[in-house]
Amino acid sequence: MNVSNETMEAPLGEIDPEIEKLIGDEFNRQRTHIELIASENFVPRAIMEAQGSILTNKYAEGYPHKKYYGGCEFVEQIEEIAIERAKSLFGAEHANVQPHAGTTANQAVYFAVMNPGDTMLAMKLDQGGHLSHGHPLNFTGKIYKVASYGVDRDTETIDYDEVARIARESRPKVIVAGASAYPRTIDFGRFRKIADETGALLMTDMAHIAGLVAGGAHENPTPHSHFVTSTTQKSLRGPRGAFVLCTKEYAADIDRTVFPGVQGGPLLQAIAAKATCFKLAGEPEFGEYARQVVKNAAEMARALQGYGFRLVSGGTDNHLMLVDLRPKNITGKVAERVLEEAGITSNKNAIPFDPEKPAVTSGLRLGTAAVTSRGMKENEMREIARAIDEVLSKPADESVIRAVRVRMADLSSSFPLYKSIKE
Ligand code: DSN
Repeated sequence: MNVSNETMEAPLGEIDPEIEKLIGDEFNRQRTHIELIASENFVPRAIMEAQGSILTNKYAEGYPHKKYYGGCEFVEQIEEIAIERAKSLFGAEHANVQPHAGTTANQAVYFAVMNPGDTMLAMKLDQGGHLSHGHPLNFTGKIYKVASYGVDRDTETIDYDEVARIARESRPKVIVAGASAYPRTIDFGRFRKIADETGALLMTDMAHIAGLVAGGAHENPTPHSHFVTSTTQKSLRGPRGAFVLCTKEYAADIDRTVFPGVQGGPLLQAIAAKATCFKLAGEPEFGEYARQVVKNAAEMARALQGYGFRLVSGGTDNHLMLVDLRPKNITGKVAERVLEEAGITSNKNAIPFDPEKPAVTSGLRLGTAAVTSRGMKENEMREIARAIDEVLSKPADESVIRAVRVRMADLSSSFPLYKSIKE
């Protein structure tokens, strides 16, 4: 089928107004809501430009200078720049920037060093871990034996002696450090010691905290880990995508398991956007951003505690907090819904030892990476915490929800998002 010139040149609104309208609606939602989903962020316009570029037209299976397609001279340079920037940003010996997603990055590491039936040790999903850390319905839970560690019932923090005991007992090939819902710093040195003592390799999944690491607001796991995996879209404020860092020793294994192991052609538009993301994350301004993310989380945590909310582990050291809603007699499911109606976006989340089902939960996960990208600081965190308290104290009161929604839209409009982009 020939594609006419008109089709090739026409804007989205002419070709597909239905989709264009929905993108506009979503843009409006992002502009007017307070975004507290801990894994989300707003990327700089430059990153969207790279990701929405003509690079989407190119195939480049293989690695720079060993590509299986012609015409790769420019995209190879882009990939090399992304690799070098990732290595220098995190102090890694090797980087693979091709993984499409965090789960794929993790898969590449597992496939590089484990055989089916081998044992891995990772954090329980319902206590902070991620699906790709051994959930029974994930490929990890189907292919590997999974041993897991959680948090201590009293402190709600990782009990490293307990991790060491489980590692001695289960003898895993890989120990996974890193979490999706853990509000405290992680002691990577301690994890490495446990791995060395039990003959395991350490993989750190730093997806949530990668931006804090890049900005110097969290210890860097790279010197302690055999492998580090991460997405780029969370606190690192880059495109949707992922990467793997490792020591030289494992470089060829990782490159082989990413391609052709678990992926075909890389997404060059995403790789270009990752390169720009790594460049920005290496600048001093990004360090200020990362420190403000942490300060904002601490302030929001303090304010919520002042309103009688209980925070898992008593607070936060990073960009996120887990709110135990039981003292307010409301479930995570209801809290997420009413806050959304009031213009605050968050997600329900299991708290450790949660009596509620995963689809209901007793907790709410809140993060400050996105609001900090909009320029909000401690004052705004206090204002948002007050709004959360008002809504969750009277979740059935439509007038409270309406009033908070107006306030949150006003607050959002004081911190405009993408002023240069028209709807
Ligand atoms: N689903 C992501 C999160 O929200 O934490 C992790 O991949």
